Amino acid sequence: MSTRRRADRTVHRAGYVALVGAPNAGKSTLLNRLLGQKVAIVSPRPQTTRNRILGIATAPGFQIALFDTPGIHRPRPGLNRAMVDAAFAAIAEVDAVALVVDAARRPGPDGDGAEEGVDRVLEEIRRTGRKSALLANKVDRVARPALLPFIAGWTARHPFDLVYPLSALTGENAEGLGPALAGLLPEGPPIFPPDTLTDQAERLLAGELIREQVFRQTGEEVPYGVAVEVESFDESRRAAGTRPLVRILATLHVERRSHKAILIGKGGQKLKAIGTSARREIEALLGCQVFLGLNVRVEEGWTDSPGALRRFGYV
Ligand SMILES: Nc1nc2c(ncn2[C@@H]2O[C@H](COP(=O)(O)OP(=O)(O)OP(=O)(O)O)[C@@H](O)[C@H]2O)c(=O)[nH]1
Ligand SMILES: [Mg+2]
Repeated sequence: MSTRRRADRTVHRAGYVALVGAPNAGKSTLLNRLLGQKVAIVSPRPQTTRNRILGIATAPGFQIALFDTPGIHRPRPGLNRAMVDAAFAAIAEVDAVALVVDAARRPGPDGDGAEEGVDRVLEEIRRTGRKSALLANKVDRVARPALLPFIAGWTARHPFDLVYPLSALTGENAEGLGPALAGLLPEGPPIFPPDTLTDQAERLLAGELIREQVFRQTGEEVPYGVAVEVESFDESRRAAGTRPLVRILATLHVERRSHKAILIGKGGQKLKAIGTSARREIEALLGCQVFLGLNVRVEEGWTDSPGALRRFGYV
């Protein structure tokens, strides 16, 4: 037997997969789980993710370039429209679409139009002929007997090429997901160098980690009207001998005057707490000490302003 024939048997697969689904289904948690590192921010609130985020999972035998996308909901003009457009645009660019669903959520009207959004995703999968996967997430919150009928309900709606239950949060059944998704991809060599993790620059990721804390630490509609702009990212002391330091200055743009007061809080307490938590996260990302300076600016109605949306990188 020639070595050539033996080599032919080891197939390498590579391609693009889009993680799409309703807001809060766990898409970003799933991306971080697949990569084993945090590249996408996560919060208990819907509509946390605003941009398409690329994360690359590389393992022996496969490389999967994953797009995390904003949750699909009823698009309104402005920021929301840009978010939903970003999710659908990702579908057009991938080999396979992974629909992430919350297995702990009973089907039914949801008020934010996510249900219709998912119908549109399924139509788009059929129209484009993309491979498809149903990722039934949050199984840690589901009683076993309820899982089968839940999955049967979905497979009756669409003949998915792969059906995979897991918990992105606890990691239950998560190890097999990479190889299973890779099975939907074409044979081919890796697309990116094997040590590539994401297309996001550290500077952008730092801004996202600040925004994550705004989502986690402010209520009502405040986080939905906040955009974070990293004004400076000074690495000149990063390679310094004993105490390397990165200095970051960022502006939190709020949509309304009243939101500014809420974000700053009594005696500046709220902004301080956001800054402290975000700094810890950024230090973990950069692996060195970080000085983080935050300030708040009112940018009246920015979520409806095409110029501001462009400036903040949402269109
Ligand atoms: N119990 C449980 N919670 C989960 C699981 N996966 C995600 N979550 C939680 O669900 C919430 C939403 O998670 P995200 O990853 O931000 O969801 P998303 O789909 O990216 O949400 P958007 O970006 O808003 O569309 C967070 O509180 C997560 O901790 C899971 O497997 N089990
Ligand atoms: Mg998300």
